[in-house]
Amino acid sequence: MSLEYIGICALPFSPDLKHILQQSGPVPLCPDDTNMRLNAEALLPGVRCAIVILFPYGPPAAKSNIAAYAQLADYHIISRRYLSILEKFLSSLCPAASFYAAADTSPLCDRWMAYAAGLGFLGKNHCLINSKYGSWITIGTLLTTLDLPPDHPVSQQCGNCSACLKACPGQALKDGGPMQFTKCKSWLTQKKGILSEAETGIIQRTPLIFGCDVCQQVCPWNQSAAPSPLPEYKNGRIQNLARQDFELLSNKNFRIKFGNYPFSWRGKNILLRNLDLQTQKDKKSSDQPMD
Ligand code: B12
Repeated sequence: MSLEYIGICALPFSPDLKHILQQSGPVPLCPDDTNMRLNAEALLPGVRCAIVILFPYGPPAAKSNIAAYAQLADYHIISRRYLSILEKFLSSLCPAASFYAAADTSPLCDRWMAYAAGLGFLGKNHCLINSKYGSWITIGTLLTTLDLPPDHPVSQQCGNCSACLKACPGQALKDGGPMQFTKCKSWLTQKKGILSEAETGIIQRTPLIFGCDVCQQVCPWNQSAAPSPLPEYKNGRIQNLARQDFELLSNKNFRIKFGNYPFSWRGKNILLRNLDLQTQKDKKSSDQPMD
């Protein structure tokens, strides 16, 4: 396997995580009930620990209108494949053991598990930052009933750097506090329904039409991050998504063409809306009178 960063997160979680979740409040795509976000036992009875794996996807294409992770084959699918290989291997060694694999899909906190497993530190941009691959990584977890010796968090921190706090297009990040996802461009590009003027303004601040990478692009740890070793990410990177690439496709054909990319999950209308917002912005700036 081309995976270098695998660690063990002890269970149950430390009380620090409960405190962070309570401070943060509800976030999209996750249950509001904090207890559900801490209850690994509910997902796998008899669970003893989580095996945590990092999946590097950097470095991103220099100029793109889609977030780096979304330019590539869907990490949900890729990481689940690796987790399944590991699960089969461990099952062959220990037939009595049980497993529960997830990548972004379980109610548990993937970043916390990676941090507790010693795979990186939690940055001011809220991302898990690894010393070799920076934050250009996604996280996969394999809960298990195996009793494996836990790893320990690294002591690294952001220190005085606050590049991400200053650069965030929606000013969603706060030093020492929870992030306000309602101002995070990544969320707004995926949000359905009517957007307020403030929300469209945040989307228009940078050219991306899906996701946002600003808080990662300015992070010093990402300036010399190593390229992904995963063969699945060597080819197939979509650099730019233009209107003519998908506007006339039926929803079915859109899924056939782009269903393997993470940006497809919200459907084509959200992408078209975000493209329209960029066009409006370009028009507004070209309508400005020249001095
Ligand atoms: C909901 C969600 C979102 C929401 C809300 C994000 C948020 N920060 O809460 C939205 C849609 C905005 C989003 C955006 C992104 N996401 Co997201 N998302 C999730 C999801 C499903 C849950 C996150 C969650 O629990 N949030 C609540 C808070 C409390 O938890 P947290 O984000 O894990 O934060 C940890 C640290 O920030 C820290 N912490 C909390 N408060 C404080 C305060 C300080 C001062 C410090 C230092 C630390 C700290 O402790 C937390 C405990 O884990 C996870 C998958 C999962 N099940 O965990 C993916 C996940 C976090 N997302 C991921 C990714 C890749 C992204 C994007 C980079 C995608 C993009 N390019 O647009 C952006 C990054 C935005 C950002 N700066 O956080 C990866 C993170 C990889 C990494 N290197 O960290 C995850 C882990 C998915 C995966 N399995 O790979 N995401």
